[in-house]
Amino acid sequence: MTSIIDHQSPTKSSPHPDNVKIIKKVLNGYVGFANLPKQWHRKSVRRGFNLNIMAIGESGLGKSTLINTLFNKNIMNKDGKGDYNEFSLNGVNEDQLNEEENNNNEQVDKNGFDSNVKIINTQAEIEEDGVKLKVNVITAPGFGESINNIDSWKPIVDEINNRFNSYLEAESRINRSTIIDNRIHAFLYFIEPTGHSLRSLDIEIMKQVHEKVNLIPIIAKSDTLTDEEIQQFKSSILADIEHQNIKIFKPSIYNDDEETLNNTKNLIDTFPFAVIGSTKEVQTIDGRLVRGRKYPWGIIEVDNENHNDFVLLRQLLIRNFLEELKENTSKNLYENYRTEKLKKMGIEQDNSVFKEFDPLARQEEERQLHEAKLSKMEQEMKSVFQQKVSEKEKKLQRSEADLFARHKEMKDKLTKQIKLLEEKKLQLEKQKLLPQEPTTTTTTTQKSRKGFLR
Ligand SMILES: Nc1nc2c(ncn2[C@@H]2O[C@H](COP(=O)(O)OP(=O)(O)OP(=O)(O)O)[C@@H](O)[C@H]2O)c(=O)[nH]1
Ligand SMILES: [Mg+2]
Repeated sequence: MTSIIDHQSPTKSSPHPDNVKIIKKVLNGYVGFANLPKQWHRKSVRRGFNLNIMAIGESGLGKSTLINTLFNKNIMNKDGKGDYNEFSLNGVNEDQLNEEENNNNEQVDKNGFDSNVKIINTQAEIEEDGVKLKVNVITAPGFGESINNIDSWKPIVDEINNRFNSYLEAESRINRSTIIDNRIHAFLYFIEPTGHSLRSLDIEIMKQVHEKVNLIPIIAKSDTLTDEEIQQFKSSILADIEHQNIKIFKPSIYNDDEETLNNTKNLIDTFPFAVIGSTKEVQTIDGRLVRGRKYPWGIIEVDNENHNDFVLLRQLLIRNFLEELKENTSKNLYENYRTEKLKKMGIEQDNSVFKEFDPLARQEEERQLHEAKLSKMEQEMKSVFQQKVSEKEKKLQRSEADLFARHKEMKDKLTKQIKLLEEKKLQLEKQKLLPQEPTTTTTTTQKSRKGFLR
């Protein structure tokens, strides 16, 4: 049965958190996308895979033997060097550093610190059922061998950093299509099977690298301890790791099928793996030929889960979680390193550059601009209104004063007229009261008559 998302058909719909209706349907004919994993598979097979493992631990702890056992091939020679293609990366430039190694087998760091620790990169290409895997095994001969082991972790940390740096540099180039990933994908730390607890050197190196690599601590040569001792040693190591806040690689638990889920949980519960290594085949009492180690009292089988945790380590490193190791290196460990490095160089991400491309931020910016424009317009209108009101007020005040003045003027005029009239009235009344002179009156009458007659 094939599931598809159908946005058109309303039938058999079920609600989805994002309001997208998901309809499961059986296809009537073959479309072809079921072939995608095969396409991916073909592409991956053509390109091949690569894995960079750093195997660190004191000399003689069985590092080379375990690597050879893991890949079932004699990758590492007895002296710790590879069987072919051996070179020292020592960081970025192979040629330059090979030359450096030829000149002086010992590294001298920038602080003038002489270290007996060398970094050796052994490369091998292996093939299984037509699938190619390029393996780089990085070892550090000389680690933990000095009388004073302070700083013996330094060349190792430098190597991890240099590999990050060369990747960062390659990423910044114009042509990024052929970046070779030399970053460390897994850091196998070999713990001496003392049965006690971690030593200060173990804690120091793990603390120095745990934020840069997928740290996988393993108990080396675990056949030298009894089952009980192994269990006690494991608890003591885990307690130390927790106490020191050291991060170790833990595969993610997804909603896989029950078998995968249980398998992953079993891997985590068995940490740290107690392993043995051997590429030699030995015969068991029941006649089987197995990879293992033969002792006078019996045989320890490499590939037997009841004898040691080698099978689980191989599952974690190669069979089930190789891609997760690489993804965690790239997405988390390298990203953190890159961010820190760029910050130290004073390069900070200018988020305002990305604002343009963020529609929400852009919308918010536009809204703020619009609001600012509106409030400016409102202010302008208010001030115009106030100006007009005050002008009108002044005009009214002026006309009021005018009216008042005119009113006063008229009032004064009228008062004057009243005064004059009253004076006249008084005069007339006075004249009225005076005795009448007849002559004058006759003359006046005569005169008027005369006039009238004319
Ligand atoms: N008992 C026991 N011996 C082992 C085991 N693995 C390796 N050896 C033996 O330990 C010795 C050293 O093994 P190597 O693999 O060369 O150790 P190494 O860590 O690579 O050593 P250097 O390259 O010198 O750092 C050899 O004699 C191995 O046979 C193991 O799981 N158990
Ligand atoms: Mg070796």
